[in-house]
Amino acid sequence: MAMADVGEADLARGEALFKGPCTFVKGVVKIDGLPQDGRPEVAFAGRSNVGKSSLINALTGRTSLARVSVTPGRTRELNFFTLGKDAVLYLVDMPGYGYARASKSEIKGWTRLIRDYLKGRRELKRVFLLIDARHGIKPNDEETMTAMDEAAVSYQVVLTKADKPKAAELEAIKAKVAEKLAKHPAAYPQVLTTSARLGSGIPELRAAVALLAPNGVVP
Ligand SMILES: Nc1nc2c(ncn2[C@@H]2O[C@H](COP(=O)(O)OP(=O)(O)O)[C@@H](O)[C@H]2O)c(=O)[nH]1
Ligand SMILES: [Mg+2]
Repeated sequence: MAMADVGEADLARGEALFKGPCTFVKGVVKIDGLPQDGRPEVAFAGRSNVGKSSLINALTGRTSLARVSVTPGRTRELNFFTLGKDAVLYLVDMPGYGYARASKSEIKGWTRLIRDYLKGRRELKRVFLLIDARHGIKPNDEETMTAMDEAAVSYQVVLTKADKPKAAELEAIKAKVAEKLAKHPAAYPQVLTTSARLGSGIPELRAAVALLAPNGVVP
């Protein structure tokens, strides 16, 4: 969709939300460690190395909030941050999946954590599912999408590293992604395109997050 679809007011709300504090609250390794204060939350998920840490840092305008990994797949936890001046939302940084060098028991542990989290989390308003704009949707992304369909968790695809492919390649990937999304009942049809490197699509993603805050965010 065209950028023009996002109104000025929504962009301003997004900016206001992310201009406020973003504070690390806790890393959750077991499902019984989830915050229980009822605050609504949005989560960021994706394959290891998809650019999730870079995107979260670009969103929040911080360079060190989420570690840009030299060692991919290091984050095994659900990391909770409060967002905005009144801490209106939790931002949840989910562990990356598909890390080739992870052990079987590690994979089992965090697959279980992710599934349990997605299944029973009423506070979770939307998962932003990050997909590399060069590669499109891979089999393990499909698995995550199916898990979210089954759990009836609303999710939206965010293409990352959009500075990498040529314009025609990007259009082809977008069309393919849209085609696959049409088969997933819990997927939000609109795809966001971002580059943490260039900052493109970041204001639009901030706006999408702010729309999920209770009563909106007043700039
Ligand atoms: N070209 C380009 N590279 C990126 C972008 N975002 C992240 N990367 C690179 O992709 C690699 C993985 O990024 P990281 O944020 O650690 O991914 P994570 O494992 O999903 O958290 C790093 O080498 C980043 O520099 C982007 O927007 N454009
Ligand atoms: Mg990371």
